[in-house]
Amino acid sequence: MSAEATLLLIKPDAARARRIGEILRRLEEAGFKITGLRLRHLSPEEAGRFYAIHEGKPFFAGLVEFISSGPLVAVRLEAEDARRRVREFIGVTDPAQARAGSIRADFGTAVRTNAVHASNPEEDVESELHFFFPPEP
Ligand code: 3AN
Repeated sequence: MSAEATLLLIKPDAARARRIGEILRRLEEAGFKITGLRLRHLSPEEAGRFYAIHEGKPFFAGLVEFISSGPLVAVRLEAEDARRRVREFIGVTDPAQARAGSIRADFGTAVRTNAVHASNPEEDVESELHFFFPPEP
């Protein structure tokens, strides 16, 4: 299988807690290649567009408010089977249930403030990547 690309976000909670460097280090150590990196502070409108798939869910407004509450770091990662592997690497949504040693277990504090996002391979990974890393014209 050849290398594939996926998107990871270091969310505002982890950025505020100064975990950016540690999370990037762990990703590199695990064999992911960083091929794009951007620090962004999303507006609520942008955050709503990024998470449009969750519109209408009870946690949507809180999610948008949180994601736009401070700077986040968008990371483009490449590796073989990266989309599946990075989800495994970060752990499940709820940090309390996440595998010991995973990013969410170590740096997440609640279901909302769970330190990182990684594109869901079942959803539109390309459009999530393009949201932060638009293709060159
Ligand atoms: P994942 O990021 O593990 O794929 P999703 O796609 O179900 O999880 O949810 C997207 C984000 O929405 C989560 N990372 C989390 O921050 C937030 N979220 C999901 N479920 C809840 C919930 N019940 N309460 C608060 N926030 C939630």
